[in-house]
Amino acid sequence: MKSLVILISGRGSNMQSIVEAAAAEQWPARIAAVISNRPDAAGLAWAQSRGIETRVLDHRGFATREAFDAVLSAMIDEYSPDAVALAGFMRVLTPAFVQHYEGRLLNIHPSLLPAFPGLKTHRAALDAGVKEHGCTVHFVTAELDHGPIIAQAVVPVSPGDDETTLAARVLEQEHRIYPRAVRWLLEDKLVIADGRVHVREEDGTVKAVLLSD
Ligand code: NHR
Ligand code: GAR
Repeated sequence: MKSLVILISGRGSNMQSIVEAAAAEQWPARIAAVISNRPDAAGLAWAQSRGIETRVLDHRGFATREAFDAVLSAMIDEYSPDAVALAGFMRVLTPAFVQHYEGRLLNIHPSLLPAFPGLKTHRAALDAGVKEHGCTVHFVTAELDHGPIIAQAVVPVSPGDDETTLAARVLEQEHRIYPRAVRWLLEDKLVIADGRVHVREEDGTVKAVLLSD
């Protein structure tokens, strides 16, 4: 049985989509814990209501990022996870932390990377006037929002969109692609070659990933 730890900071709808998919599809994996850096994260109550162990590690109690990350990784390692998923987790992680989880740490980012890394991605996409926007699941590396891309989904930008309507359209796609990518990782199906990610099929062949349709 594989084990997964999910890190959140807020609402936790991506965490929910992973938990629901794992249950519905009967993954041979357990969600070992949901950990939040914010005590008031709404996602914590939902995870508890599903019988999932929850932990809080408030980053405000730490003088440095290094100190926070050291305790966070000790907490995560109590569960010996095969994979760690950032799901709306809002703290930039140190190189030492990222290195410790190399190949096991995923993030869902609300833009079509490499466009619009960082925060306020929907505002940035609207300001740039792009006609398509979307979301990206990637391996986390030390360089923010620059790790190997596992999956993306595209949505149209409509003339009347504001940040709220666009974010909602993207979020729907996040909930589709993130559980699939996490499942691939837990099934050892992801292969990284030259910084590009492929999915290994049952027969050993690899295919490129396109989840837009
Ligand atoms: N850490 C590393 N090293 N690499 C990545 O690719 C990471 C990461 C940590 C989080 C998620 C990311 C996103 O999807 C993520 C990717 C937070 C910030 C940020 O600036 C930026 C990107 C992401 C998450 N956070 C502020 C900070 O000072 C705090 C903001 C807040 O608390 O609201 O850490 O976009
Ligand atoms: C999601 O849109 C996620 O992609 C984004 O925040 C939202 C969290 O929603 N993540 C980031 O912006 C990371 N910096 P959720 O808590 O309901 O999953």
